[in-house]
Amino acid sequence: MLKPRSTATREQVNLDGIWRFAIDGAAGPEPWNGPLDTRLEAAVPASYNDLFTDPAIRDHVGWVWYQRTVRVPRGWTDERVMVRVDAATHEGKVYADGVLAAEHIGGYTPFEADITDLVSAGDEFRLTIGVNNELTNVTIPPGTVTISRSGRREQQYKHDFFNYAGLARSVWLHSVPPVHVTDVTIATGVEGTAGTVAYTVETSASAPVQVKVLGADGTEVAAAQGGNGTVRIEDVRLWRPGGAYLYDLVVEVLHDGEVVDSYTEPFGVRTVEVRGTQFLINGEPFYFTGFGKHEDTPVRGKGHDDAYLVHDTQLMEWIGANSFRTSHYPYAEEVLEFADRHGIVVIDETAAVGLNLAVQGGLTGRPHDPTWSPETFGEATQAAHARHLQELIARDKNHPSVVMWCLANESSSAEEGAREYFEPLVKLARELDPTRPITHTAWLGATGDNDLIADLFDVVTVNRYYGWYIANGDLETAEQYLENDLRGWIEKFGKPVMMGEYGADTMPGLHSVWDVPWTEEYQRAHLEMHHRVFDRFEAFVGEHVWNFADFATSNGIHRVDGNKKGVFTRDRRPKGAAHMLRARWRELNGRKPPAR
Ligand code: GCB
Repeated sequence: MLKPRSTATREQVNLDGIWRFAIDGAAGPEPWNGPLDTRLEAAVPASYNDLFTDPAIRDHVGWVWYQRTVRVPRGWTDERVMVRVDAATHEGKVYADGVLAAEHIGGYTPFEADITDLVSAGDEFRLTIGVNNELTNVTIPPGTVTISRSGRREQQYKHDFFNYAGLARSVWLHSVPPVHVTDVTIATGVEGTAGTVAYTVETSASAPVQVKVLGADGTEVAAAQGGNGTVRIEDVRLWRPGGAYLYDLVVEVLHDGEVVDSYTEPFGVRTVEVRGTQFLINGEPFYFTGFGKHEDTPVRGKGHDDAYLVHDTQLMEWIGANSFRTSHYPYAEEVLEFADRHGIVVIDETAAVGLNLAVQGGLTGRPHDPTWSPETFGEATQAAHARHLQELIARDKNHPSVVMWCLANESSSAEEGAREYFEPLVKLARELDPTRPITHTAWLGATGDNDLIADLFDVVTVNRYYGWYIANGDLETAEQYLENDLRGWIEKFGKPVMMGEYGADTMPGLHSVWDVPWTEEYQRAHLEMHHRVFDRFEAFVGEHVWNFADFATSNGIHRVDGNKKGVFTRDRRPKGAAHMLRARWRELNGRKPPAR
């Protein structure tokens, strides 16, 4: 889905700000049918949970309602009028003056409502957006709604981050001409000193199309006629990790020789390839250094925040991180655009986290329900997962920063049924995007010996917590476990292997001269132990520490006001380990250390 942009033929109005707000039940039976009867107002973009002091709002399970009045610009008489919701977590409904105009399931991908027939240029209308945060076994991510002893509806889920909800990203009113570009797909290649740009344009009705490629200074460097084709850029400037260069593809739709729609899609020319046990960007081996992140900040929850985006990127540059994974859901498009402009490499992950009932069994030793079954995660879950994957790739396919798709985090990949579940999804991902490698992160219970799906993917990504959940406080034993474990994957699959997660919860300010878990020294020693092991393997292609910053989770006896595995605190101050990582990663500078 194209991002709304203002161009010579398109306009947009940003609807962020303060909206009237109510949780379901507090604003009448049909809150969309009139002015919302409420004293509350909520900020957009922001998760609503931490905005208010009332626990009934923070822990609400079900629908909430946002409302504001919007004026359609008077010049839009002949345009199609669209509302674009960048994210409604996890389900959204858009009403224009009481009429349902669009609905969408999936909390981390955008959707649009065409409200042309419901509004008039120059006039105001009432825009109501309902958002539901419920997770079930047929949503991605999954969850279960239960009734507590006191009769309260409660949301259970298997993922380790707070189920923030609401309008966490921008909402737009935008116009498109009657005949317009509906999609653009760009795939780049390199031939000697030239870049090749294969493009496909889709339009709302059949119409002639022309394209031109502009360099960063606006100079035209290539052009072509037709809705698809390949253009060459001589003396191309490549997009490189740490050295971004972006071109613009300007797409124009014509009618009687006149441009009736114009849309600009930035792109970078670069190649990505897995060859043997190497991960190559522009034909050069790339070594990932960085983090699994979260969209998580105080007060805003998962609300997108440009200030944090800039600051987090600064901190990543400071520490020498060249990449991150969008654990555990697609991030705001602004984040990817920023990464495109700043040469940061991204592993783009779906929201499929928690497809694993073996975790609980593994930790408690008790028998668990099968993960892959019609009653737990079956065909309907798989269909939701496929829809979500489709939406993710449709949204993010043209970002040069995105070098790999991660289809799921820590699903139960060693359990019967995993292969049947993932094979069609892998096939779909490859059809939708033949240009990028794919991966899946393996949880602690899946090893080179018992994993049933790793061969379907291009890169083996493993998440490991030796020295934390296993051999806690005993780094010597942890080191042996880790080395054996990694060797198992490397020898079995002959693919590049990277660490998707490794880390230790750490309370800033807690210190010890011994290996005491939760101290700043232990975090550092724990990460250093991992680095010793990583550097022993030729096939090892990267290290993503868990996590960039401390983040909010649901309550639990193993969480102290959230997950504390951050290398930075939630307010982005470095813990001691940050300085060690900075020394290592700056020295590595995207290259693998020689095997020791
Ligand atoms: C994991 C998960 C991540 C958790 C992390 C932890 O394996 O992928 O979401 O937050 O472990 O800290 O337990």
